[in-house]
Amino acid sequence: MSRLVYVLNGPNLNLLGKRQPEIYGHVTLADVEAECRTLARELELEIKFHQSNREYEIIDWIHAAREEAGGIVINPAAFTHTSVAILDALNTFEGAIIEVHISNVHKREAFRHHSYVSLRADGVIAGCGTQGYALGLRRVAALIEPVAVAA
Ligand code: CA2
Repeated sequence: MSRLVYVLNGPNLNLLGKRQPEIYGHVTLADVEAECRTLARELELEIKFHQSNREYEIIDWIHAAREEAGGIVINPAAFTHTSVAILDALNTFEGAIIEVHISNVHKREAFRHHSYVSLRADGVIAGCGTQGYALGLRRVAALIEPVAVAA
């Protein structure tokens, strides 16, 4: 399976580290991208890292991932709770999908407790801060190439 992984970020995550640090911390999205790139080298993965405030761009990246990627790590941000269109796109992807949330959405407002994306995700990480991206990449790497166990 392809060792290319798309790391996709939804609306307002471009403000990470710049607003609401009490919820999302001080790490910027550029810092997250740099950490993902460092870890990807260790895991022998290639990554494409994107953020958009537009639903259609995220859908287009998922379609591109269908053609060439073995996995997707996605923080859909507010689209998590609203977007059947992103769920439909993810349902066309055959590789591993890990959903990441920086905050623990289950400790927050009730409208954040439901995720359309979780209906397709192979795993969900929430409340681990920006470390969740690294955890997600490690899990995708394991799903792309499961660790061999002795018989
Ligand atoms: O905890 C997460 O990662 C979320 O996906 C973040 C979304 C929120 O709508 C989800 O319920 C949970 C919000 C992303 C907004 O990011 C900001 C970052 C810094 C400052 C303002 C917004």
